[in-house]
Amino acid sequence: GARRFVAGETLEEGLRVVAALRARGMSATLDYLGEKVTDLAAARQAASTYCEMLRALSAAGLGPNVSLKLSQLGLTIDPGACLADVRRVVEVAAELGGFVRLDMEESALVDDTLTIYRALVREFPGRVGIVLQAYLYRTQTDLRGLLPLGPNVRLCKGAYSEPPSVAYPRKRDVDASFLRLLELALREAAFTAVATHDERIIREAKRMIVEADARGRAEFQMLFGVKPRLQQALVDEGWPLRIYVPFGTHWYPYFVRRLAERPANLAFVLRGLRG
Ligand code: FMN
Repeated sequence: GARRFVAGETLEEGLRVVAALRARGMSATLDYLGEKVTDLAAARQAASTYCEMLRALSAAGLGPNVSLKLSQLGLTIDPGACLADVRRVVEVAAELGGFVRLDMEESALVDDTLTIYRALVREFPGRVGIVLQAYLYRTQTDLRGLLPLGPNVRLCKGAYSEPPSVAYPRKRDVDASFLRLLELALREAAFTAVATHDERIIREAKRMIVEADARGRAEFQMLFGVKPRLQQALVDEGWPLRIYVPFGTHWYPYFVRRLAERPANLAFVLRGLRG
């Protein structure tokens, strides 16, 4: 089952999937699978891999666009060193006219992730983006705080197991939060990526994008292998869609998160498995 959600183990396989998606009218963001590192050498290695991915995408005539987790670049060991490493990646992206998305992880890492985003977006405007999670109570405030920077925001529900003290436990509250955040982002953010496979939210989002006249500064994003028919249907309707494409050998935590971190995800993964 896991293979269904990853492009393969090597960069070459990742590039092949990105090229195939492009042929079907979809763009991509490439993710090198990995989670929290425990030494800075591993973090440095991950940063170098991301630089190599950007260069390879560019050389292949594919959009140099990657998504990364700051914990994989040492955020929990040394935030200063992490900033230096991710800065190196964003510098390469800027040089190539590409883009780096900072994925959002568990709630304990949100402050440090936002701090690093703020530093980078000032230095490399238009080359780096952030993720905001609708399940967190704090996100409305976080979004408002980012708006003066002209942020590029990927909005998602949130995939980690969080206590009710920090995140809405119920799906309907997460959904309502998502739509409130989306409305604000579409109106005020520089760019908004709507990252969900939830057909009700997608339907609302289409209406809101048209209403906000935001077609040129918004896109849908979905995970590789999840609801492929829905993906193709969106593209066939003319909506911009970017697929999050993970590759690498370290797929297990990614797969488990897709399956189990939120009970609500189980149904969507099972539907995805059925295709
Ligand atoms: N969840 C996170 O917690 N952090 C992320 O950075 C993140 N990136 C995502 C990127 C894409 C393109 C998509 C589609 C989802 C992402 N997610 C992320 C997962 C969502 O939070 C959520 O768990 C998943 O999409 C299932 O919910 P759905 O019903 O909205 O599709």
